[in-house]
Amino acid sequence: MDRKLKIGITCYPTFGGSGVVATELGIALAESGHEVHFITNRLPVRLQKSLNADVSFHGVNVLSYALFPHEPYTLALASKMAQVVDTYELDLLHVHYAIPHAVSAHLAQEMLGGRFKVVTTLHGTDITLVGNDPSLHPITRFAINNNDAVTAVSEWLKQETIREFSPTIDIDVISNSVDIEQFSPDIGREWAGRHYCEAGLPNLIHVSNFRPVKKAPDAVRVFAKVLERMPARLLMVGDGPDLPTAMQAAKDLGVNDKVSFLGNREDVNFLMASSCIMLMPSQSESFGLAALEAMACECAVVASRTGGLPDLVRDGLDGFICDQDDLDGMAARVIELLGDEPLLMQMKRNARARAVESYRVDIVMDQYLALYDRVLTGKRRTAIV
Ligand code: GMT
Repeated sequence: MDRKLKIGITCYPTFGGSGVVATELGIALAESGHEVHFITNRLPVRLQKSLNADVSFHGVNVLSYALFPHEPYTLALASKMAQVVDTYELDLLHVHYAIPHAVSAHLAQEMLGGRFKVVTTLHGTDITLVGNDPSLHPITRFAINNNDAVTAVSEWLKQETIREFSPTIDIDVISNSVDIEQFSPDIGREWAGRHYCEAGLPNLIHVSNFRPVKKAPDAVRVFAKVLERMPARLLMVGDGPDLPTAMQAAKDLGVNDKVSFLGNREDVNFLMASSCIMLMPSQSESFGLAALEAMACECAVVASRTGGLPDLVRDGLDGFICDQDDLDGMAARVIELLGDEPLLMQMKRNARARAVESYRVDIVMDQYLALYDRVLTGKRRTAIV
């Protein structure tokens, strides 16, 4: 792409993976000379230090009114999108997570007579849990079919989307990316918070938003089985509905003093860099961004065989993929790794190399730029049925 683009980005600005990916893509686009406008309900977590002339933030204000049972976020977002596109003459909106962003973007496009393009990136539960709910299925399918391009973060998610929605648009697969400088084994070396690493004790780590789909309490259960055989520590990073259950599990299993529940952390990269194995016992995971970030920090990954995880984590190379809910199997793999230093070191190195060679932000950004170019030159890809 040789001309400077003006791009609007909408995402959920929280600790979730889709917001992280959207933010890092936006920052990278601005660093390579494009103008980026974030249109979100609040400032994305990782954007706070990166606002400048090329990266701006437009907050969405939603009206509360006694008559409304729910705040009209979808409509307020569409209005704000139209306003920002019109004022700054944006070329396209790239929205992350279909509900309701793809719908709002389509509305804004209609409001402005189609004078900009819309790209939607599907991330996971927008297809597998939320978008396919009967109350939202028709509007999700409508939005997918009426955007100018739709991407999925893994081949698995593309196939799920086809199975669930039979879309008329061809879906591109563009994977998630990781900032390999921020997520690097070197970053932890000078870190003041190294007190989480007890001398001589290996750290295991679990990072998630503690929704039931992440099975965070199972990470504690796997860890308790590991402790029966060898000493270690577990860092539990994040917050969400399953946090109390995970804490209770640690207490019930008598491993409380070896587990640190750290809440949502902005220094998650430091925590990963001070760990050697990431536990991801998820029930469903379209991609597994936290696993990729851990790999970039030289962590081996022990994860369940679900969604896009087996494509990201090569079983036996970057870690181990175990059957879902096979907590004994996961524990056995962790014990194997902790008991075999050369194997663990090799897997840690493989994991970092894979992140660097295949998932760097610049590699993935170039794929999005090629897609933007295709969309802006008017080529829409129709699904072959
Ligand atoms: O779809 C979700 O559950 C939310 C989303 C998020 O914002 O964290 O997670 C999904 O998108 C991430 C970024 O693409 C992926 O790494 C996660 O695997 C995916 N979560 C699920 O599929 C459960």
